[in-house]
Amino acid sequence: MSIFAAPRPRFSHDDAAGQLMDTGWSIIRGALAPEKIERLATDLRPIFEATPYCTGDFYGARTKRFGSLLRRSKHAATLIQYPDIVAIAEHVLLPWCDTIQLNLAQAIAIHPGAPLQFPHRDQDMWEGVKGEVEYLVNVMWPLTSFTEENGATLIHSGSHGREALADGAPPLAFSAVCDPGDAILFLGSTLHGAGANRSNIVREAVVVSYCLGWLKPYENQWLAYPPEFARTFNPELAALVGYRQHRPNLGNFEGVCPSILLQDDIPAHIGAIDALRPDQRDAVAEHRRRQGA
Ligand SMILES: O=C(O)CCC(=O)C(=O)O
Ligand SMILES: [Fe+2]
Repeated sequence: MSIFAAPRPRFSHDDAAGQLMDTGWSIIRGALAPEKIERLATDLRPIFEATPYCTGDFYGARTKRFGSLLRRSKHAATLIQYPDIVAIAEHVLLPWCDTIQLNLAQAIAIHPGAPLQFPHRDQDMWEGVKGEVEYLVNVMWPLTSFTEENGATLIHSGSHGREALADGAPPLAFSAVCDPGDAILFLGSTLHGAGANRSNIVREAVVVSYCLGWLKPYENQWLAYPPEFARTFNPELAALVGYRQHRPNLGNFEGVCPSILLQDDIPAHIGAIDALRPDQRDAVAEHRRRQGA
């Protein structure tokens, strides 16, 4: 199938969000200058070298992956906190949560000889109801050019949302041919997978994904970025990696927002504080009132 619209000189995040909801994917051309991506790629190169190949037919034995990208390169935050993309992820996900969170930030190398990856929907890592809720927004940032030969991500346009429940053959896939600086967005409900690498060069990318704030994220962010390290983050980034409660009371530390762990003086004993949604606060207040307390 496929072929994209010509690159647009400017991008409107409303258009990108609209296309993402309509087709299950959207590509932002030239989101970042290629030099910025090259700085990140330079930091990641020795880590790709040192990382063993993956094991298992899903990841693929001719691929390499590693996470903890905010510890690997100071340039990773630029991708993770790209304002328009965070806004798009919020647009897609906030109907079902209070706040979004980082699901993963992972580097992926697809080496020559890697076969086509199993086409999948990333939402299937969670066993909740499908077809009504969007769980995830994925963003692939190519570090090397993505071509049909070297394993560009294959995306099945229109396979998202309720289509994820449809019987029968899914729509055909197109190859997300892109360059460093472009951002490929697709939903957790969109069928996709890495293409086969039939070239003699390694295809490299960083994938950043955002999910509903109350889910267990793919990457354990609190272990990837323990408080000593997360203290170096700006407050929004710390919140995105989990130093924020999700109402009601989820992800708390000693009954309060876990961002307390990022401050200098952490009290030895802490009194728990309700963190309820307004509807829950009202219901609890009504109960109290009826009790005459
Ligand atoms: O590397 C790619 O193009 C896609 C990888 C992927 O979808 C995954 O590992 O979940
Ligand atoms: Fe995937």
